[in-house]
Amino acid sequence: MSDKKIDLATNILKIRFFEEKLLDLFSEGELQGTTHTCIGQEATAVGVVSNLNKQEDFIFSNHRNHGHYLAFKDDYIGLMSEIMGKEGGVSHGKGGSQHIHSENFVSFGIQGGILPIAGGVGWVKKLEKKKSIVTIFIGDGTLGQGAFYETLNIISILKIPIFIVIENNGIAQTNAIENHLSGTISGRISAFSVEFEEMTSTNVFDINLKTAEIISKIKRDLIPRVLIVNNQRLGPHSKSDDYRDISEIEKLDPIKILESELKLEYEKIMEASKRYIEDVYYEVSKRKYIKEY
Ligand SMILES: Cc1ncc(C[n+]2csc(CCOP(=O)(O)OP(=O)(O)O)c2C)c(N)n1
Ligand SMILES: [Mg+2]
Repeated sequence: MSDKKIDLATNILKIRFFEEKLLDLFSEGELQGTTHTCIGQEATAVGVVSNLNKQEDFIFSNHRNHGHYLAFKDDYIGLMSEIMGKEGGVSHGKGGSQHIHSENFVSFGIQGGILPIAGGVGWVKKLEKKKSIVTIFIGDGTLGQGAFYETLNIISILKIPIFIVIENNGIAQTNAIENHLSGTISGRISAFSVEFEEMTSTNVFDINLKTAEIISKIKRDLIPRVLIVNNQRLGPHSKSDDYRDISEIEKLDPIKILESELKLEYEKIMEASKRYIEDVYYEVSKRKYIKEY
């Protein structure tokens, strides 16, 4: 098993254990507000983000941002502190789970709100002749927002090097895609003459290879591209707001795929990742709560 594969697997497991810990803390009444986990979708986050340049590139994310942030910044203590309202939180306690800002990473809870901002940042980087690209993560449900089409229009006309990753988990809150999206996602993108590819996968290694290709094309040609990843949300939208029977989609759990690919090495990586998150929690639990604003 190559170091790269072990790294991808470790990131997925750390993100999963981090979010499971958050859910436990919510159940124990330790956390306020809400949170949206990316449980089941970690392979998209890790597969895409591992191909980005952590210094030069930008990520704009959404309400389901933990995996994107952790894969990009590796800042488990900062995010857990933020969500627990402790000192040292990445957004200084003002962002909670949804509004994360750290240099070249921004997430925002209003669906589609990040799109025009990300388009503007991409435009500035192009004018500055920087090789950095802006990656945007949105869900299928966000294709109901007009800002998506305005952004597609302008990035297509101005040839802004932006990578839009649409995580199509087939659901928006409790609303299945067939009830909220007419036509097809790809049809909507091709209407704006934006290049796109589509894959159905929860295998981090496959997503990583595909996005390496797309990102190098964006950096070479300096035009926007879209990747639609058909994946699965294994948990509720937020907490307990779900009606699906997940027994069928559970088979697509990215961790089950890792288990079968990593074989003997899996147990070792899994145990180390679990311990890592327990250490993160231990560190954050010792911190003071921030004062009220
Ligand atoms: C403008 C706006 N309308 C409604 C909401 C409430 N809301 C939060 S997430 C969500 C569904 C998002 O679905 P999708 O884009 O598919 O992302 P997913 O939750 O599946 O990751 C809704 C309706 C919101 N945050 N912003
Ligand atoms: Mg969705």
